[in-house]
Amino acid sequence: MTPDLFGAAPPGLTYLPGFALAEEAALIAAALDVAAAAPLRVMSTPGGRKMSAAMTNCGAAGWVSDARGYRYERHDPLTGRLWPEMPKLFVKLAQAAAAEAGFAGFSPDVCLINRYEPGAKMALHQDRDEADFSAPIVSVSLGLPAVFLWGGAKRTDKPARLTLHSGDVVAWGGTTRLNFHGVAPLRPGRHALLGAVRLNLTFRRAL
Ligand code: MD3
Ligand code: FE
Repeated sequence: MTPDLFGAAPPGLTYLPGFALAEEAALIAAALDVAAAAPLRVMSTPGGRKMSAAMTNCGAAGWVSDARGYRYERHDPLTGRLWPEMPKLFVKLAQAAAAEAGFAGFSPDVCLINRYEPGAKMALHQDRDEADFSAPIVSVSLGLPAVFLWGGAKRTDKPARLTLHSGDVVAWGGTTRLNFHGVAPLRPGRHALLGAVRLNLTFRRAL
């Protein structure tokens, strides 16, 4: 068994424990505002399987998945409207975290919001639908803790495990931008603000 890592991050990943904790409530409120305008929905893979996390987006485009494939779209297919604007607080936080991780000048154009309930997971995958792999990705965890799986360049590379708590931020880019990664099934629990839910925000340069 691989032990969880507390305070130590696997190579190629910058782990900023509690970086967003002071803004936790405001970030949750802003994410729920986004979800009020662009509802969280469970997408299907191109192969026709339902994902287990629900998702939505804000920013200049949104990540969508359906029978036609994975891609970024400027309009929300569910509402037909543009995705909600990225909250200013999101932009500030993502830029501050990226700078802390050595990626000064990062300016995300998309934020993907994932909602996990107990049992939901995300299988090992690469994020390769973005136009610009030179930009990093910044991830903010809110609500229930989750075990993040951090693999390597190949699907078969054994993933390290890192428990992410509410307010934790991770950032990576450069040589590890295309690493495989995933999320182990969420364990039951209650978070003071979100209840039995984990939200994850990932900031990308997609267009
Ligand atoms: C490492 N989300 O939305 S965020 C995703 O917790 C996604 O919801 C997970 O994977 C979540 O695509 C993990 C952390 C993450 C995101 C993208 C990465 C780690 C990454 C891309 C490359 C390497
Ligand atoms: Fe991903």
